[in-house]
This record gives sequence, C-alpha cells and structure tokens, in this order.
Amino acid sequence: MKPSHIEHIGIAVKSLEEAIPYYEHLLGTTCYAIEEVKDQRVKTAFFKIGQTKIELLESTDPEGPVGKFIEKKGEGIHHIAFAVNGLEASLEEAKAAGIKLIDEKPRKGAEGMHIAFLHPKSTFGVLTELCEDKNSKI
Ligand code: CMX
Repeated sequence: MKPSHIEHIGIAVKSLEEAIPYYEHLLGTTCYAIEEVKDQRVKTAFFKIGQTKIELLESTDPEGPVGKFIEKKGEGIHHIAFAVNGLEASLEEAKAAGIKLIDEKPRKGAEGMHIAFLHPKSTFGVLTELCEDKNSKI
C-alpha cells in the first residue's frame, strides 16, 4: 500500500456550526469547504494543516455511520485516511493480507476523492480509509 501521507483525520461532531469556530481558532486558518456527502449521510467541513486535512463530520441521519458512532461513543476521532497511489491495487493487497474490507471497490467521497474503508475490527480498532485523488469519474 505504502501511503504517501495522512490525507485527513475524520472527527465526528454533533454540530459543525459549534465545532468550526474552535478549529478555526486552534489551527489559525478558516474552514475552506463545507460539503454534504449524501451517500455517507454526513455534512463535512475541511481545514488544511500542512499536507493533511481535518475533516469534521456532522451526521445528517441518526442511522448513518456517524450518527450511530456519536450515539454509541460520543464525539471524537472517527477515522484516519491515508493517501495511496492505486486504490484498487491497495484494496486487493489489503484483502490478500486478511484485512476485512468495508468497500470492495472504490467509491466517491468528499472533494471528489475515490475512497474505500477498511473495517475497524481488522485494523486494531481504527476505522481506516484509503483514498486517491484521481480527478476522474467512478
Ligand atoms: N471507529 C472504530 N470502531 C468503530 C467505528 C469507528 N469509527 N464505528 C463503529 N465501530 C465499531 C463499533 O464500536 C462496534 O464495535 P463493537 O461490536 O465492539 O461494539 C463495531 O464497529 C460495529 O459497529 P456498529 O455501531 O454496529 O456499526 P455498523 O456495524 O453498522 O458499522 C462500520 C460500523 C465501521 C462498518 C460503518 O460505520 C461503516 O461502514 N463505516 C464506513 C463509512 C463511514 O464511516 N462513513 C462516514 C465518513 C464519510 C466521509 O469521510 O466522507
């Protein structure tokens, strides 16, 4: 897989409106994008810190992945995303290594990225996202 860098850290929050000012203050930068990802039932807000981003996630559906996470564990770090070159090959490599895939194939995430998740039960409790910016259509 050999990721090039941590693309982003996803943080589940109850309210973007309340969390954004804190992160703007902490990071000394403004939130540069807010985007709803209907497929994932979240609204996202992005900040850049070096090569990495912070992605705040507000649920739009209590039965969605972030809604369920907040209900069960409360606000906090939800996932870590690694940037890879060759997402499909990375997924095959992960599968061959016995890692349980949530997504067998890449799908579209925020910012037009191609993304796929690895199951936290086979990644030592950390929901892991692999992503690739191909600027192409799935
Ligand atoms: N990190 C670590 N563990 C997690 C987790 C997370 N974010 N979310 C769930 N879990 C754990 C639960 O605690 C639970 O563990 P136990 O069985 O020990 O209690 C187990 O996984 C199953 O959890 P669940 O609440 O029953 O939830 P589901 O099985 O319905 O779904 C998961 C869990 C990870 C498969 C699902 O959330 C998923 O498919 N996630 C990928 C998509 C996603 O998270 N999208 C939101 C972000 C989108 C974006 O960044 O754009």
